[in-house]
Amino acid sequence: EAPFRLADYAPPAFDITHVDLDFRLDRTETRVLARLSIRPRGTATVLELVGDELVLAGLSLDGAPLAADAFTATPSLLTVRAVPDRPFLLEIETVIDPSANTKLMGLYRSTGAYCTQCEAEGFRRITYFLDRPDVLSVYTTRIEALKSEAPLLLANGNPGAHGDIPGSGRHFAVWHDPFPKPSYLFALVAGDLGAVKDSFTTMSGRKVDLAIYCEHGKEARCLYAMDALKRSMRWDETAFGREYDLDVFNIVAVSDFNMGAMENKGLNIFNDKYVLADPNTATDVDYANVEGVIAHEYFHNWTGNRITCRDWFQLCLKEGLTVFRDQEFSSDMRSRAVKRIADVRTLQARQFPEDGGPLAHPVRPEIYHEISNFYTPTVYEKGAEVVRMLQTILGEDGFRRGMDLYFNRHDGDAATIEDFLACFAEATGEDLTQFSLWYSQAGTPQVAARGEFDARHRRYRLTLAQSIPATPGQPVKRPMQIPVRFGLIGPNGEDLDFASVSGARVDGDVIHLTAASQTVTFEGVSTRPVPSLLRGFSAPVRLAIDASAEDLLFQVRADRDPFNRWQAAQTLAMRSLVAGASATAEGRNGAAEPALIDALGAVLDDEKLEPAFRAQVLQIPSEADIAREIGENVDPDAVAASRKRLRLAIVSSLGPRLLAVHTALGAEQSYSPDAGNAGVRALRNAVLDLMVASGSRAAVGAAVWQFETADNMTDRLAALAALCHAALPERLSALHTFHEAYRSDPLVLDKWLTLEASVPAPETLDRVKALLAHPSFAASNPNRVRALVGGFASLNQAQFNRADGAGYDFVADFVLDLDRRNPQTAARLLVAFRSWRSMEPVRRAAAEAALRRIASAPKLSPDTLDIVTRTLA
Ligand code: DPP
Ligand code: ZN
Repeated sequence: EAPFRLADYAPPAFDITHVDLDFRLDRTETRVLARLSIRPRGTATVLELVGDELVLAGLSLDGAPLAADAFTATPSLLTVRAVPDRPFLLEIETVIDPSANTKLMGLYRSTGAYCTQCEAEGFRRITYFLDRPDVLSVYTTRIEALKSEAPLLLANGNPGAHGDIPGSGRHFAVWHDPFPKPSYLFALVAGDLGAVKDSFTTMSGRKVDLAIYCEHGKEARCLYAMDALKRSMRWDETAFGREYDLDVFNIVAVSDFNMGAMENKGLNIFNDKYVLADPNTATDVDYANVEGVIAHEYFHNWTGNRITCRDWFQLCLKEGLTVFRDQEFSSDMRSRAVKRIADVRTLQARQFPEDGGPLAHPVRPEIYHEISNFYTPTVYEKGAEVVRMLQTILGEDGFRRGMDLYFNRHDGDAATIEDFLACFAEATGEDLTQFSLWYSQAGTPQVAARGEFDARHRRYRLTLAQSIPATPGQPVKRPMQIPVRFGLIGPNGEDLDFASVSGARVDGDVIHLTAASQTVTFEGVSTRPVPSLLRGFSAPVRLAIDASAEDLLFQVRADRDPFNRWQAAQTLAMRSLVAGASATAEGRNGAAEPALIDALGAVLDDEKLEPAFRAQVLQIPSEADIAREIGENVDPDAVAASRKRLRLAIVSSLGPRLLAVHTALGAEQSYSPDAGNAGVRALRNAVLDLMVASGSRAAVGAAVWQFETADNMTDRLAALAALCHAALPERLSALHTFHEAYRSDPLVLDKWLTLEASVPAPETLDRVKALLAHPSFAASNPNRVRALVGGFASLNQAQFNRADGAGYDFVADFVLDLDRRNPQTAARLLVAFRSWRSMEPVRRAAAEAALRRIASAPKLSPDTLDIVTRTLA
């Protein structure tokens, strides 16, 4: 199949101004009557509407049935020849089978209800359409269903007429959405669901009815999401001046969902994982995710819905921007420093390996075969970093002026990245030509920094050099504009003043690196500074600086930027871990860096620091992080051994202090999911995890005790995780107890599946295979699949990357099987192979064999074919 290219964009030949939908819901034979008001834009006389696995049951134009020779219909295309050159009404009837829809795109069944997912290209599985985001229409939706089966009937927009259909046991409801929208934002839900209801009064005084729907009996678990929704609505008013625009806002939680959630206008549909939360079933991290995803989808109402994307190449226009907005929201709700560290951790763990491997693509891709494979960390997380850099470069006021202009100018539009950037350029006078390379050049830039202090002239010279690695289709790169937030730290920990600076544009504490290499000269510097660069992670780059261990230790203790305190500790740990891995590979024993132990001890004991921050510092880089840093010829066993050894060294040096912190934090406190309270648990559990790693009887006993007595899921699961991560025999009965306790709660059992899959032991693979047949597992449910198979492939590096290739074969077999039913989720699992080329030769060969076996399998979906082809290229 030919790929889609950004360069080939052409506007649609027709507008569809109104869409009138009539659904007669039935589990296996749903009838959809679509009345499309179509207006030619030009002189085209042939109308082509796309479908996907559709059956056409009727077709008429301006009320007259079309003759057989006036059109052709296949499951994927409806061609109407000789349409009028004036507005006309096309009526299309299709028949679809929601029960057979295992792809979870279009109309399907979940949790006993009917629901939809239309982004990116699911609407074409409901009716033939111009299923592209630049076709905006006003929708009216009538839903008819058996009242006993579906007392609740929801669609986008505001509620209209509803009532019974006498004598039939059926009823109907009409919904009208006055805001023109693309088809990917269409949604419908029908079923028998419980609800929590509330209301919100907007800044102009309009009352909005809010509801969150879920399985009966789970209503109380929706209250936190409801609270997060109201806080999101208020925050968007104060932070961005954006007010909600319909009379109702509905959220529905469903159990079978390919993605996290979906921002359908006025009717968000969520993976229940991101709605349901109570202390007994959700961890603190779950609560934070619920808050963040609720906010994300709500914020799409402006960034995505009121202003949508012209085409799918522009996906980051809504996603990068909306991730930035939800990150800012969570920072305001919680600790900004800790949120930033957590977000950068995610970026480095998920986006950096993508950007450095075969699946690398620009934030705005220019070519794709299958768009659903581009809902990636690059589009989302790196896309958010690009928006954050814009704010760093323009300042908060300039950024806000640009956003205001964007909202004013493009409300109602299907816009592009060029439209977006033009608003900031116009609002501030900034030339963003070079900056726009962030959208088109893939790859993580490397910034090498070298400092030199000239005491005699009180001069500090900082040389910054950037290089951007080649990525698929982009062998050569141009220098980018990289905002480097900085400070020159003096001996007492204060940032040093300087009299003048030359060699680069410097605005306040931001150096604009714009050339391949620049030397920035600071005059009037009183003493040798320790440079603190990339404060707050001001750009998504890899910084290489040959700072001494002493300087890094000093930064951990003294940098006034909390992010760089954390980063300095991570850098110290990473150096030690990488050295330890090569020592292991060479049969030597590495030694822990004493500066690292000092740094961790200093942070551990510093009660002025937030507990959540201290917890972040204690979490040394993961095995996957270490492998990425090593970059080639990786031996995952050596990596695991190095990490284990370093953790043991930390415990043996800091043992009594760890215990003291654990004891001091243990004081009884009733559970509350707020950030402060959660931070205390995070620190206590980070300490517990370290202590248990040593295998000491006392520590293991403490973990078992915490597991058995905890009054909340965070502490219970953390204790269980510590036992599992250390592969201790005590895990077995605890895992069993946990499963028994939550056997009727699938979302909690996902945590159990993931822990089972993450035990670093050779027998884990057989255990995971056995769990595929366990009644608590269901291959039809994406959450179960991600928890068990995804957990194994992403969290158990040494076992997925087994030297005998059995881990690869297992995941490959699973992907091939799943691909026949749910290609989107299968393709996403396959992404676990993205770093196969960085493995040592034996594993590399085994991974390649597994990938080739997938590539040569018959009848691969376009989704999986696309990923496997690019991964092997
Ligand atoms: N547009 C959705 C989101 O990211 C993806 N399904 O919110
Ligand atoms: Zn989104």
